[in-house]
Amino acid sequence: MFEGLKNKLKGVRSRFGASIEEHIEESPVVSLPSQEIYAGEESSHQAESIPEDHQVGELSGKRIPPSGKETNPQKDGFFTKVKTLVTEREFILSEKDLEEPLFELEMILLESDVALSVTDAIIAHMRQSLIGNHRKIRQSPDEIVTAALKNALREVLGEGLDLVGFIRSHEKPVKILFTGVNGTGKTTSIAKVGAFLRKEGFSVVIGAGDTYRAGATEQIRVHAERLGIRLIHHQEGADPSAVLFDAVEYAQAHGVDVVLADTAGRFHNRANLMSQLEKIRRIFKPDLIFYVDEATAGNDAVVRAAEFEKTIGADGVMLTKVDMDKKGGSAISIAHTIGKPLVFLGVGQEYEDIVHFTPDLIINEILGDDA
Ligand SMILES: Nc1nc2c(ncn2[C@@H]2O[C@H](COP(=O)(O)OP(=O)(O)OP(=O)(O)O)[C@@H](O)[C@H]2O)c(=O)[nH]1
Ligand SMILES: [Mg+2]
Repeated sequence: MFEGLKNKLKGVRSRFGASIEEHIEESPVVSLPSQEIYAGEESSHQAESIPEDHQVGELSGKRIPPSGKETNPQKDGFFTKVKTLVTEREFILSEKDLEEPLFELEMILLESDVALSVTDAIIAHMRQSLIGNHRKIRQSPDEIVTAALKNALREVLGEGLDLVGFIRSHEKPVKILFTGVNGTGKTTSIAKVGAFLRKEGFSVVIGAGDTYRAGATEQIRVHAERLGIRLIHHQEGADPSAVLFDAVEYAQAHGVDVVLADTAGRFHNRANLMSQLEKIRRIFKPDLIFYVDEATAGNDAVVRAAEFEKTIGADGVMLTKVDMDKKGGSAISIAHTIGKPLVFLGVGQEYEDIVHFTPDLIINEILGDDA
């Protein structure tokens, strides 16, 4: 996944590393006020900057008074040694030191279809964690940059949504409505999610709520049959709200845990189709609405997700065709932009090609083994 972005980020990471290396070589190291070093526990970042094995208290075998009343010449010599150690181990990066790699990172993110607001958030986070702070030389430049990038990504990716936990703790049946524009993978995703939930031990029924597109009911029927999942359907052209109402009744009567509701693809600006979706929502009363879009649509997917969120609502996002997306921008942007969690990634055409989203999963994928 995200091969293009992964390689570009590798490049910019080494550029950050080189800039930091250069800064360390060229700039004088930062001195710390001596009484704070001796005070140790009083100063947060400065105390922290002293390696554990060189903490003053530990080295001297007892607590050193901050006032420095002890005048034992042997110990004074010892203090000087500790101070030298500390001053050799710190540096501070300025905006100027990182101007170029920060600009390069910004360009890479935008080229990869990361939304502008998300790019801004990542760059701001990088600035905040790299610039103006005391840095320990014992961390390699790449470690420093990777940690900063990792935290920035974690912030924009969000936590995700624990669907299994949600279903376990929720009154049954849990009703999940799948929405989105045409051809993004809603029906395939319902089959995948059905298979996933069955593996987790839940019973599932599918409602064939796309009565609009010719062949849609037949398509979901084939999936349901292959997976051995009960399908509730009416004929083509029927009211989708009625189909989904029946699916809920079936689930209630048979003690089924989860109802997955398919819907016809539609664009948010098609008023009549959106009002049909609104009717479905009123009658089906979903516990969760999953917005489905394809990663390959890049920034379009993010914009559409925001529109759907505004008009019909969304509790989570399923991003499909991630296996075909080299850029990765939509996966990085969508949760932060619409303020709703990513729940699943579709990574192929088979039923098992589904990944339950966690931020670490994408971070490890994007930053590789170094994350
Ligand atoms: N490579 C890949 N293809 C996928 C993925 N998910 C769905 N597809 C393919 O995308 C195409 C459209 O999938 P559907 O599930 O029919 O999409 P839909 O959103 O239900 O389409 P409409 O009902 O017409 O709106 C199919 O050929 C799927 O096999 C995925 O994660 N990866
Ligand atoms: Mg469909």
